[in-house]
Amino acid sequence: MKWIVFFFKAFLYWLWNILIAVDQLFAAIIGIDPDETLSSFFAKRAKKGYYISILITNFLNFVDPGHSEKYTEHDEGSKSLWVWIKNNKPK
Ligand SMILES: [Ca+2]
Repeated sequence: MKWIVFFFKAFLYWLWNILIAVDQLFAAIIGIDPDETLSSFFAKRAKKGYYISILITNFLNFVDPGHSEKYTEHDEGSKSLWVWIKNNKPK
C-alpha cells in the first residue's frame, strides 16, 4: 500500500510540474516573462489596480485561498516582451 501512495504522490508531483510548465509556456506566448506564472503576473498587475487582473486574482483566491500571495514571484518579470519593447524602443 505504501508504494501505491508513493507512486500516486510522485505522479501528482510530476503533474504539478507539467502544469507550471504549461502555464509558463502560455505566459511566454503572450509576452510575459517565461519564468513567471500567470498567477504571479496577474497578482502583480492586480496590486497596480488593473481591473481584469483584479478579477482573475480574486477568482484564483476564491478557488485557492491565499493563492496570489503564495505564488507571486517578486524576482521575475524583467524578461517580458513588454519590458524589452519599453527598453529598446527606437528614439
Ligand atoms: Ca519562476
